[in-house]
Amino acid sequence: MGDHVPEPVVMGVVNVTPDSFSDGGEWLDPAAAIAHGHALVAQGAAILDIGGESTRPGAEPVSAAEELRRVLPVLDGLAGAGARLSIDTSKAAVAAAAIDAGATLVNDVTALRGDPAMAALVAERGCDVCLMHMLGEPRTMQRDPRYDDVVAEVRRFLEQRLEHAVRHGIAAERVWLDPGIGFGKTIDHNLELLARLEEIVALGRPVVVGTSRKSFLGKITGREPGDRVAGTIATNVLALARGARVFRVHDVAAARDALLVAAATLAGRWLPPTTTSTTTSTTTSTTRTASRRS
Ligand code: HH2
Repeated sequence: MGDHVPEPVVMGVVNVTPDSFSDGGEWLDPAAAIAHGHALVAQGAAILDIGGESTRPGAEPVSAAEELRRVLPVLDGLAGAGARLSIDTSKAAVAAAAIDAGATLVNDVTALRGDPAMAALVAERGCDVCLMHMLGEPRTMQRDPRYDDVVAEVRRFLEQRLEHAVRHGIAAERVWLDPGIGFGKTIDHNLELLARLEEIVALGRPVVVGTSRKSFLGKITGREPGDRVAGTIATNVLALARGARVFRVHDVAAARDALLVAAATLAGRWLPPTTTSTTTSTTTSTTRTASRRS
């Protein structure tokens, strides 16, 4: 693999929701969410993904006004925190206000299908966008999802959504792709997607993987969401080896260390970290300029 191992980028999750599956309610208070975001940056998050609507299986939709009420103070409080800000939303009105507040990435779990105004907004504002695969919608997506070949179908979907984005004026270079682990998928579908991740990576865009604390890890290990860090990291490290670039996680410090060591091990080389301990804020791993050491 040598120099072709991509440098991992850790995206820390900041859920400003009462009902997220693993940390619902923990960061609903803006001050708590802002403090949590700062802590994740200190742990090595290069991106903070801020969301005001849960997409857990069975979740009910939230209005744009409520989503904005939740996320805007948190975006304001985290501007200048030392990480890129991402807005986890499928609503153009929420994305627009978040971009005004400093977000440079729109993480749209509907892959521009949820709001007809989203593609034009992203194109016009020139930000990056993450397009994720989901079968159905959160309220119903885990009711008996079926595929003939999950990897081929997810790959075809992502390819078509990339084409759709480009048709609407979004530069292909701005598009990141995500197979949508747990979104309308059984445990076997999730595992097959992770096992054959290279087929998604072959689309040529950065691949985002969001396995953090998800229920398939609970099924394999018998652990509750807060105790799924080791399971999360196992999937992250294997996904890195298969070419994934961005890792959306709740437990940033552990994931960051594991990914840095895994990347160095895969490459047979390492870079001194500029991201550090849990106490200091940092520049991102993507901005490191030091040359590789043998
Ligand atoms: N997973 C969740 C939310 N957003 N975005 C991307 N790109 N990829 C994912 O896998 C992904 C995502 C679900 O996790 P979480 O935010 O912790 O839960 P909830 O949706 O219940 O808030």
